Amino acid sequence: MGNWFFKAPERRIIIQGLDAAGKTSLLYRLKLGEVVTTIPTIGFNVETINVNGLSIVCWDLGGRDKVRPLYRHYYPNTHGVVYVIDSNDRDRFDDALDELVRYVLLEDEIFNAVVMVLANKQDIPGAMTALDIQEALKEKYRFQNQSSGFKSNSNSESGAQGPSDGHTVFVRSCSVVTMEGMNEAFGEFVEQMRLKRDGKSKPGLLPLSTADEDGEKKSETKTLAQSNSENRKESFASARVKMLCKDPFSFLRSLLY
Ligand SMILES: Nc1nc2c(ncn2[C@@H]2O[C@H](COP(=O)(O)OP(=O)(O)O)[C@@H](O)[C@H]2O)c(=O)[nH]1
Ligand SMILES: [Mg+2]
Repeated sequence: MGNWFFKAPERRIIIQGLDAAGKTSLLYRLKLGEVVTTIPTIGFNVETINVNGLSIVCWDLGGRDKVRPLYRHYYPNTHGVVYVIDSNDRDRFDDALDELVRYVLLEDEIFNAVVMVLANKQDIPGAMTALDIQEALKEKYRFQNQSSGFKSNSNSESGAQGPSDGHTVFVRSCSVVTMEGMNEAFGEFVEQMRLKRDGKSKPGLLPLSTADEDGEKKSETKTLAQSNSENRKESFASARVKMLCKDPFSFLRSLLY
């Protein structure tokens, strides 16, 4: 399977995700280095970009309901998929994961692609983290390396597969607006496509980046710090209440003296 990358006439990736996830913004951020004002995409946008010396043709497929079944017409010769998720849209998160499984992970035509799931819009406070998204995705889809040893995917209906065949999937967080995490994520994406081309990539779900893991620790620490300060505020308030119950005039006295 190692030659599939070279045989293809062009190096292609497709950018997918629900509408308003940030696909078109990402494409033009990569192409022009700018945040462009987007309108909902009807049909698709296509651009050639250069990442780490690799020329890539990107197809930004409009994410509206009616066009999703047409995605598979764009799949032949696709080496990579960037699946963009609006990490701030909790209401449609489940739909976003369903579509990722249905239109990407279960598609035979791209069963050997490198799939990068981009947890976009990290600049918005309270956005879901890459870990949140990875854990939820693991609930929906059993990756080859998820349980002990490499197993062929229970969901896949494709024929015989070699030990290095199958999607290589990884989740990375980024913000297209601030560009945080974007270049690192794309650098890794290109590297994974190179490894896949050389038959050296392992199928299955890759671990989170150290930055994302550190981010998790930081947010855990923050939550801990926040809860400590909340506890302190709470114990101060309950001490006041206890004091008032014991001596109702203590508050008035403290104002007088
Ligand atoms: N805050 C924030 N907004 C973003 C980000 N990326 C895209 N957007 C906004 O999300 C909206 C939808 O973006 P668009 O690229 O048209 O989404 P598409 O439908 O997936 O192509 C636009 O208003 C963008 O400015 C991001 O990283 N952070
Ligand atoms: Mg669009």
